Amino acid sequence: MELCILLLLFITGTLAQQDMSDKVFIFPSPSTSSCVILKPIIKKSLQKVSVCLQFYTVLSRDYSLFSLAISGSDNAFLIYSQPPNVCIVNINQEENIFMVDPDTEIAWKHTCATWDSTTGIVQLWINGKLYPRKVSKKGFTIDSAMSIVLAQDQDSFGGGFDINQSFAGEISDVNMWDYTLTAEDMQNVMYGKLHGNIINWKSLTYEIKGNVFVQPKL
Ligand SMILES: *[C@@H]1O[C@H](CO)[C@@H](O)[C@H](O)[C@H]1NC(C)=O
Ligand SMILES: [Ca+2]
Repeated sequence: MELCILLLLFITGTLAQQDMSDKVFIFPSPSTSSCVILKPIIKKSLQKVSVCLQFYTVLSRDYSLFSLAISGSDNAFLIYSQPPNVCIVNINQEENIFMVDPDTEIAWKHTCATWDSTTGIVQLWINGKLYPRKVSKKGFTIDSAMSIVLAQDQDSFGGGFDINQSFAGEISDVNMWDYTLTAEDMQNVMYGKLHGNIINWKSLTYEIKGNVFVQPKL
């Protein structure tokens, strides 16, 4: 079984399904093409969404962590970091700029972003801390035909990558829900007790493009 998965991973562009518990994606260097494409478990339009992930990097320039594009909106839902102290959450092209605590050490960071169409409320949580909330794109719906990419910023559906916005480092524990997580849920996610119903790290369907490696989380 392990061997089958390994063999699959060697054939670039092949869809894999894997329990990624205690594993990471390693993106060794900035690039215009390396990324991981994630396939949602359920194909449905979204009026609420939560995305959580962990990442580890030494980059000091901008980088995209999680890019969700739909037809006509390349930044339908985007988590984009601008070190040292800004994180942007885009909802249907609108930038929601969060001032966050500056990096003081090179360490894993747990990041969650949520959005609720009913209120427009956007939440950004980093390492369990909620930053002052924003309101964006009330009434918008994220179409079910979505393209989800880790480590690159899509400027068109499934492409339009810019090396200067690419991520290099490690990404783990990516989960996505069709509802907004509560404060209690956030704790459970951080402790690995809650997994997504749209993207589930314990049963991840993904495709590797280019130079990306699956390794144990150390
Ligand atoms: C990326 O950044 C480098 C250094 O700032 C610059 O020389 C280069 O033109 C940029 N490339 C693109 C595609 O923007
Ligand atoms: Ca974009």
